[in-house]
Amino acid sequence: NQFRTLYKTAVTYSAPVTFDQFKNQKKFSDVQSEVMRSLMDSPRLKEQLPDVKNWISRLLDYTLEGGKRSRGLVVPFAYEMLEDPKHFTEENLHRARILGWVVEIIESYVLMVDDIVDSSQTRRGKECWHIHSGVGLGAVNDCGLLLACAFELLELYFGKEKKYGDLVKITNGTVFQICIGQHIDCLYGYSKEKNNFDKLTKEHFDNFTLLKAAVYSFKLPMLLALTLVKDRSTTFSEEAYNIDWNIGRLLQLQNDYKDIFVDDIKTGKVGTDIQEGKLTWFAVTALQRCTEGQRAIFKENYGSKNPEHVKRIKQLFDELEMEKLYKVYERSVYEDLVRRIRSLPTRVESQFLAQILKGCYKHFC
Ligand code: DMA
Ligand code: MG
Ligand code: MG
Ligand code: MG
Repeated sequence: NQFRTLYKTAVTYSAPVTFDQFKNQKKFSDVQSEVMRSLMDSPRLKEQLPDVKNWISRLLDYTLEGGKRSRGLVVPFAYEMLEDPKHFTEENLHRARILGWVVEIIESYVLMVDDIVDSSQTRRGKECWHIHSGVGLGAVNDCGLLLACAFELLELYFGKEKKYGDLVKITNGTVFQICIGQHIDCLYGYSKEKNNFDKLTKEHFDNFTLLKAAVYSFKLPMLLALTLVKDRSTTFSEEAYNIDWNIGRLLQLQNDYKDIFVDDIKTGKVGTDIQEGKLTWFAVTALQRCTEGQRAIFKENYGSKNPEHVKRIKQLFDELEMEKLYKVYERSVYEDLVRRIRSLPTRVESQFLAQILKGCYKHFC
């Protein structure tokens, strides 16, 4: 079956390289071993049973491996861009990389929860941890362990500093927003019994994609980087934040596309959106465009694991020319972002966002 095919090819899967324009990719990777050592030697872990330490170490190694690290890389990149060159220090750049690993661990946490609630089997070209580890529901506790490791890292490196409070607030605030976004994702999942897509509006959809994807992808790394900048009044304009959010929307749009239309070998994961009845751009747009007859077909078949039902939905998307429509829409979203970035009054903001957009468009997710 589909999953076996992917699993067999896992050895050949490698995440596409994004942000290749970012300097210091290698240095960022090098910091991973320091992060692991610091965690394992931390007072809370040091004295634990070897089995416990081994488990946490395996958990981190497995879930941090195979990703593009794009979100983590944004932190040192943003620090370099946003800091006034007279205040820039290598030491702070190193600390930005540590914060980048906090972001990566938060991402491992988010993805692990996401794969459990989405009934996914594969991620980053290998089995999801909850399948691989064989621990069953014990994986829920492993999600907690990942989250605790991220906060532990913050305490280890910044616990004695004034900015520690801000770092904890930013990180916890992000986790809270993602969890709300993911809850909405579960709440709005479609099934024949729930028949709950009728009351959905485009605003619902837009808001929830922001919460679920944009917050942790962009806001978290940017806000963490800003805590390292010497002049605390350095900030982003409202329009820059707004653009940043909308890059997040573009990200989720591409993610929805990949789930249905892109080969598993390329994405490293087998899509489950149709089976799980997800509220995606494709579902929302198809329902806006379909006839009454097509709507009935949608309602009969969406949100079902039965392969015949999935096939019928894909056929319906073909009839509605969803792929073609998507390409036109994706291009228009991208071009609108380019135009808005060019019109930003400050060079730092427009350069920063142009790079982020370049890294995201057709690569990320
Ligand atoms: C993306 O949801 C958002 C988060 C918070 C992971 P998703 O289920 O569409 O992601 P994926 O397609 O990677 O499973
Ligand atoms: Mg998912
Ligand atoms: Mg999901
Ligand atoms: Mg998806």
